[in-house]
Amino acid sequence: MAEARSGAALVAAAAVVALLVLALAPEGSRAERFIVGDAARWTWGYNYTDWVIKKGPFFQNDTLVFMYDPPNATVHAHSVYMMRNAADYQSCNLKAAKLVAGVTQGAGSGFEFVLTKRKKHYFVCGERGGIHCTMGQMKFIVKPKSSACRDD
Ligand SMILES: *[C@@H]1O[C@H](CO)[C@@H](O)[C@H](O)[C@H]1NC(C)=O
Ligand SMILES: *[C@@H]1O[C@H](CO)[C@@H](O)[C@H](O)[C@H]1NC(C)=O
Ligand SMILES: *[C@@H]1O[C@H](CO)[C@@H](O)[C@H](O)[C@H]1NC(C)=O
Ligand SMILES: [Cu+2]
Repeated sequence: MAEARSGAALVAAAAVVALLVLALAPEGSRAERFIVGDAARWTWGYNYTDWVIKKGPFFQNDTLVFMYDPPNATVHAHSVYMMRNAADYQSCNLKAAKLVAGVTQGAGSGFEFVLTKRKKHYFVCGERGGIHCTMGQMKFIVKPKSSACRDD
């Protein structure tokens, strides 16, 4: 009887430890990884604004993966820039934009961008003087939420 009781106590103690480990696990460990555009990847003419609406919300420390082939005779170049503000984003004005990934960096397993900051990220493709951004719809805004709010 005593043995059965201590056995039950051990099981209960193990359950408490397991719960504590779950509770104390860093929130970042549940971060997700997203291929931007999914099967379409990072390319001309795909509606990334729509993609963000369907995939969101995004949380702090989630990873965005930009996949695009390096340019050659048949493949057009793409890149990733971050705009400074909403006005530049709206008009696709690249003058003050920050280069995030060059034309060859989307190759292979792609370019990974971790959303470490809970700010608005204005991503665009910077090719053809902004035409990929204006005509090609290669632009989207992501504002990660606090990962404490993740409800899965
Ligand atoms: C995000 O990741 C960094 C680096 O791994 C970590 O220090 C930070 O606590 C994480 N933040 C959240 C909210 O998960
Ligand atoms: C892209 O998707 C957004 C959100 O669904 C929509 O508002 C917008 O009109 C779409 N753009 C085009 C060019 O279809
Ligand atoms: C250009 O790149 C694509 C994708 O990487 C590849 O499939 C294609 O064979 C390449 N074409 C030439 C002409 O090198
Ligand atoms: Cu492009």
